[in-house]
Amino acid sequence: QEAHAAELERTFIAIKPDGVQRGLISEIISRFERKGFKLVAIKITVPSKDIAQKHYHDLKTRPFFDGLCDFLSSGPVIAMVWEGEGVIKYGRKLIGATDPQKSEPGTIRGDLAVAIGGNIIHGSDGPETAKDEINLWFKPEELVNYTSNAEKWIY
Ligand code: FUP
Repeated sequence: QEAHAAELERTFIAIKPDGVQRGLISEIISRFERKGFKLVAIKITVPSKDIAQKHYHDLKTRPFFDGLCDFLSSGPVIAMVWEGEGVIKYGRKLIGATDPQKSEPGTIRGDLAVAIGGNIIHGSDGPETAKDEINLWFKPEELVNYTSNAEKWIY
């Protein structure tokens, strides 16, 4: 098959401080991995208030904005970039509705979260936000290009 890796869609996914503190890192990563998406960047970081405000800039007029930014910068976050066909839209599907009371069972928020202020994960909502968020959280050299070859390890 031809290598089109460089053209594949990418999205920014973050496990928020509540998800990290609840020990849900591997559970969340598993769901993206088993679906067939490819992890191309990952780090653990405590985002500054400035990063949090930039990340949520489109919500800056909302009453919950300050609390939301304080929450995001309150502890370690797992910042990731996932790659694959349709990963932006399907990633949102894996995540589920913003309010965990409304997310379907089978989704990450539906299965693992209860409150909107503790909905454990973020995923970019479109191609433009994905690009902006990846640029905000990662330097270009932190993104890795590679070809997966599972067959190589079957003896
Ligand atoms: P989502 O894209 O699903 O993360 O949802 P939004 O971008 O609309 O909201 C971002 C975050 O703001 C949510 F994850 C939780 C928080 N939020 C509230 O606390 N109250 C609200 O009414 C809406 C969002």
